[in-house]
Formats: sequence, structure tokens, C-alpha cells
Amino acid sequence: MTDKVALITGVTGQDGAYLAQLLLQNGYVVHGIKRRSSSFNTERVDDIYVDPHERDTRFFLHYGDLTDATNLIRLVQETRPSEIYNLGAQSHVQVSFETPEYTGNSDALGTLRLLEAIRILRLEKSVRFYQASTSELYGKAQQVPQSETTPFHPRSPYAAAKLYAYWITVNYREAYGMFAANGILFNHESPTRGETFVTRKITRAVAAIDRGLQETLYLGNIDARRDWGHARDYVEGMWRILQHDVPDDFVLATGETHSVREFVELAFAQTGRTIRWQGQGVDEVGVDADSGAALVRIDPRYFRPTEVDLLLGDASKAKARLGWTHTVGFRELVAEMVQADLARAAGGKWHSGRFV
Ligand code: NDP
Ligand code: GDR
Repeated sequence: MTDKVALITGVTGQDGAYLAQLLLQNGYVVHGIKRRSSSFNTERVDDIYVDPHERDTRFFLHYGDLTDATNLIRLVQETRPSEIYNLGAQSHVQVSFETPEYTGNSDALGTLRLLEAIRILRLEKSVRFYQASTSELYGKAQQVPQSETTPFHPRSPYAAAKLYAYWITVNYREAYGMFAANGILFNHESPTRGETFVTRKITRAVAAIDRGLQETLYLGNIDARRDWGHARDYVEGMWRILQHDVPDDFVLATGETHSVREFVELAFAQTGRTIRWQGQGVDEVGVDADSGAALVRIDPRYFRPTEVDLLLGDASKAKARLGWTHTVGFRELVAEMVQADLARAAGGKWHSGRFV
């Protein structure tokens, strides 16, 4: 057991929920910041939340927002964390083209507000700060694979906002001697991945098509390539970054890259379907090899004004210094996500990392 106290922004998101679970297992007291919403938004953490009226708990939720500086200062003051994980963000790349100002406010300035809260409360020497940085920083990278030394070239308002967050984290480390560290994480997914990210959109559609609830899956650029890992592995890496003896920046990645097209093929294969591609460009269609049904079509609405074509990470620094490596490979990830969506479609309930 430990007397460590963690504060997590974005606790209701995919990573926040996995991280809260890991830290509770490691004996931490965990405080999470959730946003006020007109409908329930705590589904991912409902299974670890215990009503404080009922029995002792080490997991607490507080209302807050990264756009509200006074709220952040008060929460840091009240919860007195030894570790802060800044995972909260408007995290959707395509949405950031529609809401660039809000994305900058929450993702860039939100990070600054949290760092300032630490400084205002004079906690620079007692708090360790983790910033959720991203492989989107590399954007139009000239170098493959991408490592901590690869130059950044952001390709979206989201990536530009995260670039500011990355550098302000480095700056507070250098200027004030804070233990402030960036995890530059490549894409990581899970059965609780947000439904509008491409992997989950695909696995949900595969399950719905299998049950006869949907006919066609519409996608954008299926030739984009990503280095996809499992969120459970990556939150372990975040924790290790803050346990390191010095604050530093680390890439977490699998070292494998696959296209959206390959993800589609593998996902449908989980339900016994083979996809044959016909046509070209926006007219390309993914056809069921047995029935001839058009299961996948291209919708240019999902094309981005500027795209990130190829991400492939080199996590050798994290391996050497943190002893971190991924454990879940691409095929296993796709299988787990499809099986989870099939179980969900059949009425299963998510509990402790699986369906029961
Ligand atoms: P999610 O979109 O699943 O979760 C984002 C979380 O941030 C949610 O809890 C959301 O709340 C919260 N949030 C959004 N806006 C605000 C705000 N203004 N104030 C406070 N909280 C806010 O993202 P992931 O869990 O996938 O990612 C976690 C972090 O890691 C993000 O910062 C993301 O940009 C970054 N990242 C993610 C990668 C990935 O592949 N998953 C890779 C690299 C970086 P609500 O539930 O109410 O929407
Ligand atoms: P990404 O994830 O932009 O890499 O950001 P996303 O799953 O949204 O897109 C991956 C690739 O798939 C292509 N694509 C589509 N994407 C979506 N969402 N919907 C579609 O229909 C579709 N069709 C094709 C995209 O063009 C893109 O190339 C994620 C987020 O979690 C960020 O917060 C994080 O920082 C990065 O990963 C690393």
C-alpha cells in the first residue's frame, strides 16, 4: 500500500478509467475530475465508483473543467495530490477542425491552467505532473519510425493545441524545476474506446452488421496507417513515467503500423466475413466475398482537411529506461474489441475490464 494521491483530469474518458483502476489497484487514493453533463457521462468508471455514503472509498469524483482556472486551483488545493495526470482534452482530431478555439482552450490553455495551479499553490516540488501528449504532434513527419527526437509538424488544430501543451510542460520543468513529463502516446484503443474513433466505429459496425442491425459502414481515408496498441498497456506506461527518478518525455508505441483497411478486414474476419475491395477512390466498396453485399463504403465527409498519413513509433527509450513494453498486439486488440461489441450487442454489461 502507498499514501500516494492522484488527481486525474479526463477520468471519464477511455484512458482516465483504465488509469484510475490501475492506481486504485496500486493502493492510491484517486480523485477524478468529471464535467457536468445533462446526461450521465461516468459509464466507464461506474464499476469502480463506490457511493461514499455506503462504505469507505478511495475513489472520488469532482465536478470541474479545464477551461475553469479557479475550479482547477481549488481542486488541486483540496485534494493535495502527489501526482496529477492531465488526460482531459477535446481529443477528436476531426472535431478540432470544427471547434478549433474550444480545442485550443481546453487542450492547450487547460494544460497551462493546471500547471499554474501547481505553481500558485507552491506545490512545484511536491507534485509530479503527467501530460497526455500525442503522436499527432509528428503529423507530417519526415522520419519513420518516430521517436523523442523526431521534429514535430502538427496537422490539425488538435495537434497544434497539444504542441503548446507539450512545450509548456517542458518549460515548467525547466523554469521551475517541476517534475513535469510528457508521454507521447501513439494510438491506443480498447473495448471502451470512444465510439467515433475509427477502430471503435468499425468494431461496433461489425457487431451491428452481424446482428442485422446495420447494412453498411461508411468511412473516410482507409489508407491512413496507425501504430495501434491497447489502452491498458499505455496507462501502465503513464504511471511508470511518473515513477521514474527524473522527469523526462517518452514515446509509448508498439513499433508496428497498420492501415484502417487492414483493421476493417481483420474486424470482419472475426465474424467469419471476408472483405473484397472493388473500385477506386471515393467509389471503392468493401464487399462481402460470400454474399456480395456492400459492407463498407467511402464517405468523403470523413476526409480531413489535412491528414496524418503514417504513424509508427519507436518506444526503445521507454523500454530501456522504464522497462515498459506493450503486451497486446494488433490482432489481439482487434479481436478483443470486436468480441466486446458482439457481447455488448447481445446485452452484456461492462464490469472490471470485461463483459459479464
Ligand atoms: P477520451 O476522449 O476518451 O477522454 C477525454 C476526457 O477528457 C473525457 O473524460 C472528457 O470528458 C474529458 N474532457 C474533455 N474536455 C474537457 C474539459 N474541457 N475539461 C475537463 N475534461 C474534459 O480520450 P482518451 O481517454 O482516448 O485520451 C486521453 C488523453 O490522451 C487525451 O488528452 C487525448 O488527447 C490523449 N491521447 C490519446 C490517445 C489515444 O490514442 N487514446 C493517444 C495520445 C494522446 P467527457 O467524458 O465529459 O467527454
Ligand atoms: P486519430 O484517430 O485521428 O489518429 O486520433 P481516429 O481513430 O479518429 O482516426 C484514425 C485514422 O482513421 C481515419 N479514418 C477515420 N477516422 C474516424 N474517426 N472516422 C472515420 O470514419 C474514419 N475513416 C478513416 C482518419 O482519417 C485517421 O487517419 C486519435 C485520438 O485518440 C487522438 O486524441 C490521439 O492523440 C491520436 O489518436 C494519437
